Amino acid sequence: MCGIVGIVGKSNVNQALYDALTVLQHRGQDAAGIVTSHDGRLFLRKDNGLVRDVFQQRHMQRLVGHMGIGHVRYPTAGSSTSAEAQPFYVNSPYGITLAHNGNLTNVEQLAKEIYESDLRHVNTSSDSEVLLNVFAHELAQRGKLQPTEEDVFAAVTDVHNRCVGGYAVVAMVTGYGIVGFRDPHGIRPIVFGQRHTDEGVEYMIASESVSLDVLGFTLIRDLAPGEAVYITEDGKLHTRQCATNPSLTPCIFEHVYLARPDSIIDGVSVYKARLRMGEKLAEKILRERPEHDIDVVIPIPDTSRTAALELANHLGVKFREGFVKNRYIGRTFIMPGQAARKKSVRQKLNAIELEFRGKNVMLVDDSIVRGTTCKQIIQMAREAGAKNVYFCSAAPAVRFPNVYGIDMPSAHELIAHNRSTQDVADLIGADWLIYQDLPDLIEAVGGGKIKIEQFDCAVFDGKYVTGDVDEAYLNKIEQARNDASKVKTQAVSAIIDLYNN
Ligand code: PIN
Repeated sequence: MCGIVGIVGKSNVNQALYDALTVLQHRGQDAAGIVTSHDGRLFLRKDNGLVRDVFQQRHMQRLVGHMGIGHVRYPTAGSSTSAEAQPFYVNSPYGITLAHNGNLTNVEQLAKEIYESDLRHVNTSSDSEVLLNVFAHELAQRGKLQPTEEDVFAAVTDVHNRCVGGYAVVAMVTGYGIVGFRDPHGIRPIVFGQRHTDEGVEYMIASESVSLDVLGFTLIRDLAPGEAVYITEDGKLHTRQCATNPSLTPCIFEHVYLARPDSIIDGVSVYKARLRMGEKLAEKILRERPEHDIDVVIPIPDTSRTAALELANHLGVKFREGFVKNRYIGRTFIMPGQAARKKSVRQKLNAIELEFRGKNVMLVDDSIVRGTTCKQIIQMAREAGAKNVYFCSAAPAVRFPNVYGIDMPSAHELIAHNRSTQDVADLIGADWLIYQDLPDLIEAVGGGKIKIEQFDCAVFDGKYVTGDVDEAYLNKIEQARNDASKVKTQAVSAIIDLYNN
């Protein structure tokens, strides 16, 4: 998962892009980049690292111009070199830069076409560079010296016809404008909004509504699946449905853990969805063990707090902060390499003994993925003197890999893959393990004021909404994703080999 932003402003947008990226930092801490456009020239700064480390005063001063795009990267698979930091650039036509959140499932096929038919060169193993080249090729096909919004929308239509997967994109056509678009299933989130200044209206496109809020923009709406928004450099906004069969099946995991709780995705408050997850869990607990002996509900900070609070409320049990988190250590989920992940749990969380000693504690986390972190946390709870340690996951068992842009481990690294709830409870050392049921999660997210019936729930049920993900594809990503080959590359590098043979 990554974070993207694009702004067409009335004065320099460098600071606003920087601020928006810091708000989206939770979506990726691996690399950051900004490109701005001024008088037909592009100014780019990108590197590995957090936003605050990548951009120094001297970089910011160079990033002049009234429009620009930015990106924070979380490596989906493959390498994490700074050469693969985004935005990417192609010189023809017009000079196009692009930032992308998601993953293309037919990237091998596309990379082959780009090379063999479109006569274009892709220099990295990033699917985002492939996507950029497809878009650039399709825009060039219009053969115009000056592209109109019709040309831009036609190019997006062609991108939809060629690309499969989850993608939310911002692309800047130098000297003309910024286009944002979303895949025809609406898997990854993307919104746009506006703010009024003395000089006129400014527009922002971003992964999450929270970046609009923080910068004083008002949300206009989410992009619909398959839809594109094009804002010209002089501030005219156009939207168009560019897909033939769009259907909304957003990624449910955004609500479980990825998105900030103060974001609203497809009309659904992430915070409210998490509250409802807690309520549903309480109902399940009361169904399974009406006579439960839970003394205290303790969240594992931070994401699970919202669900745990409501769970405790509905059980009528005390909610207590039993773990204190060191805020200055990165998120466990983000760290590449198993060894680093293991090491950081102790550094990151510390138990307040008096909340554990002699009690039956119900720990709550947003999800169990590898199970390594929760195993250590359960151990910590025991060492702090808990009598019984129960564990609740606000999400169902994660049993399948994600192929639409979340850096999930491969199937065999998922603790629940091919295992029962009892197996997982034994492995993590919990006296009782409760997973959210999938229909309850769907109801928690899609059953609020805004109804959404279909989600991409592939990590829970193995059903991939794009219909092209088979055993062979999953085996290939398994290969690419195991920790050992993490530093190597993903599917595209196979294609680069193909060129060389
Ligand atoms: C943590 C979010 N969340 C915690 C990510 C760990 C699974 N893990 C997924 C739980 S935070 S594991 O609140 O955003 O910091 O037990 O499967 O290893």
